[in-house]
Amino acid sequence: MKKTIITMLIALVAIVASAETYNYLKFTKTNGSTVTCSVEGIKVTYDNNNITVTNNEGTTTIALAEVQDMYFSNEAGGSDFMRGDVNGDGYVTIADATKLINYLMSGDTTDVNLDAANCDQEGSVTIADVTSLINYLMNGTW
Ligand SMILES: [Ca+2]
Ligand SMILES: [Ca+2]
Repeated sequence: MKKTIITMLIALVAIVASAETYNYLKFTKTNGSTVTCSVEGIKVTYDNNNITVTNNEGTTTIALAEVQDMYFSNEAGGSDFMRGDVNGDGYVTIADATKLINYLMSGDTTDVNLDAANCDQEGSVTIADVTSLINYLMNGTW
């Protein structure tokens, strides 16, 4: 049943994509990173709990369990940053909260990933993102 729904969903988004001529199919993974696939020559298949995207650039396979969101976009940005990993070391820790607060107070963008720093994924990078990041550190969910 789940497989049928997903197959239908993939068919549906393919129709929407061709109608709207988006440039990219993007996936948001549960770890907060983003996978961006060009729609040039794209073919999306689903098998063994994996979504496989084949396009002119090659093949990308993503485990369904890791997919939080799947959508079309015209923006290539947001490639492979981890939400909350402000300092870009691959982990979301209190050091990222410190880095974020330092950035907000000083405006110093050295080693600051502003995409990852927008923790609430709304608007720009503000004190609300610090709150969002600290809540994540305490609760383990965004
Ligand atoms: Ca980090
Ligand atoms: Ca924000």
